[in-house]
Amino acid sequence: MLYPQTNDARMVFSLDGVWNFRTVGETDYPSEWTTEALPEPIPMAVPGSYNDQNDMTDLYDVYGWVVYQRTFSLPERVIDGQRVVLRFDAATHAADVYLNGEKLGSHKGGFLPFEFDVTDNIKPGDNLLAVAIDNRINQSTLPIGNEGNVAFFGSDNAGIPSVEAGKRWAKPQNRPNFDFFNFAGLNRHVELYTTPRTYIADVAVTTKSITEGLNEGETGPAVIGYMVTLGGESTDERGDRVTVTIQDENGDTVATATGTRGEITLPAAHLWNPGAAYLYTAHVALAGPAEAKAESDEYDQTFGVRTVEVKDRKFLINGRPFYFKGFGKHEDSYFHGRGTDQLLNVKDVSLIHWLNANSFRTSHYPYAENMYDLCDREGIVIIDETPAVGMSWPQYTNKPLFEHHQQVIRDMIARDKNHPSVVMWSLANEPWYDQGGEKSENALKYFTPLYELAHEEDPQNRPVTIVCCQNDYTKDLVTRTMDVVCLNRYYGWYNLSGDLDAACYALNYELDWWEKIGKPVMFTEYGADTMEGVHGTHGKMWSEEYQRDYFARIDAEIDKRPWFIGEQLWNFADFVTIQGTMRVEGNRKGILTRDRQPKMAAHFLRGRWAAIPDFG
Ligand code: BDP
Repeated sequence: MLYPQTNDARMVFSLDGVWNFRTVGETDYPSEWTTEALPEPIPMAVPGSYNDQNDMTDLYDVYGWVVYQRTFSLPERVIDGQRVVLRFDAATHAADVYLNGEKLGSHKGGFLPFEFDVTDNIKPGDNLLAVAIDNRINQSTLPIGNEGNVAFFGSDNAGIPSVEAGKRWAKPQNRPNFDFFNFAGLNRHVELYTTPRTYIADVAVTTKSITEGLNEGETGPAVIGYMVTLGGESTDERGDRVTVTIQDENGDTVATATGTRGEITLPAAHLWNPGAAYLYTAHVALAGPAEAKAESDEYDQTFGVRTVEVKDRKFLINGRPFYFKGFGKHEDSYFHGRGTDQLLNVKDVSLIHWLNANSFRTSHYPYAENMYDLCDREGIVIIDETPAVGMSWPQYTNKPLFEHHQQVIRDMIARDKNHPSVVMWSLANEPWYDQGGEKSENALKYFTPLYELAHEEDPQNRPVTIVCCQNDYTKDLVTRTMDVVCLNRYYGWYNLSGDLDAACYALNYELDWWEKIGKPVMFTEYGADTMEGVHGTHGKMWSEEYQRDYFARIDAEIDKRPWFIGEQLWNFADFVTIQGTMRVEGNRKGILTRDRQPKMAAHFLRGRWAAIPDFG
């Protein structure tokens, strides 16, 4: 699915702004709320999570449906004869969409785009758009939540006597199997866009071969492949009317081709490298039958010339061994919740540069597309993760969940395949699968086909991984089958808490085991909660000194292992979680505070990462 674009053939109309909003709850939303103007609505900004936007009610507590509404009109002379599409960059977690009282469809999954052809639904004058959104998570959604109501009093609270059945008190609530707050709503952009009736539906660009060993600024011959998919009527007859023009960063044409697929040689290609991005544009044009302008389409797809490969226990980008320096992140900020915020993206990218980091993981869901565009341009490397977080053994035999997981992998790769910044796919975060016996085997049966699917779906055939929990690695059958072993480890925090000698010993004990497995290994999480402003001469847990010492000590151990290909710590910044005894206003493992101020460890890492080159 191509990101909407305004050009000579297409037009995008943003539906961002202040919408009308009402909460519903667990029951079905009233049908008239989708056909008529919402009664007594409250204002709600889009994009943005709804949870932190209104102080009259506790929108952090919403369980179930909410309804968003707005009206819009489109100039008939602009859309006349065109195909009109309504696109949601995401709606978290499930959505029913209505236009002028008619249901257009539903979508499940909160972090990937979906769209509807509304050519025949738009009318002159005001159109009423209503979107009902459900924030509930359960054993068949990604991410995973725990089914059912929470008994707050009476049955499962330690230290309180068991209460007879009729006197228990319960309140329905989401019980996520993960710690980040379940921010929901229209978190990302909503837009209408036009295309001609026969249109460019998809473009895929791959790098077939490059000249290896180029120094910065040098160029060499490269071969790229491309594939254009057309949509609409008589697409078969139109294939030979496709032209592809490759433009360099100056806008100069460096190669051309015709037809829907082929290979193109770039005689003097600049490579896309971490820290030294170079972006080309494939200008794809589809001529109309009689060169009629209104029936011609065009689309500009940016891409980078670069290869990725795992070989000899190394992660090779353009044939050179890359070392990941960075973190897991979250889409999380004050007021916006998980809402798309371009300013914050720009700020975060600048902090990534300031930290001398080169990469991050989109923990624990695919991020909004504009972040990937920024990283393409800024030379930052991404591990792109599905929203499969919180999984455990009962899910490995859940067929509907497996099918949804397949769909999410397909949609994520379809969306992100052309981004040079994306170098690896992560199938899931911390599925729990080290119970041994049938449970571990079921996990292997579940994830092996997903691993294969990710490879098949990706035209660039990037490496595929899964991010594994602190576990009994001897019984974990899945992690070792991936292209890269990604470890989340909390030696010195959740276990061996506060004792860095013990933490280093235990880590080495484990790394001796991975040494024999023969795969490249990296950290995708390790860290320590830290309250800014807490200090001590001998850095105890929660102090800024402890976090700094934790990284200094653990990092010194991984530096001894040549097959350790990267360190992505937890987390880039503090973020909001559900309430709990372990959290003080959220998860504090950020090396930056939630408002993006550096803790002491950030200064340490900035120095460390300056001394480690991107390529070893
Ligand atoms: C890991 C999870 C991550 C949590 C982290 C923590 O992958 O989402 O935030 O632990 O507890 O298990 O800090």
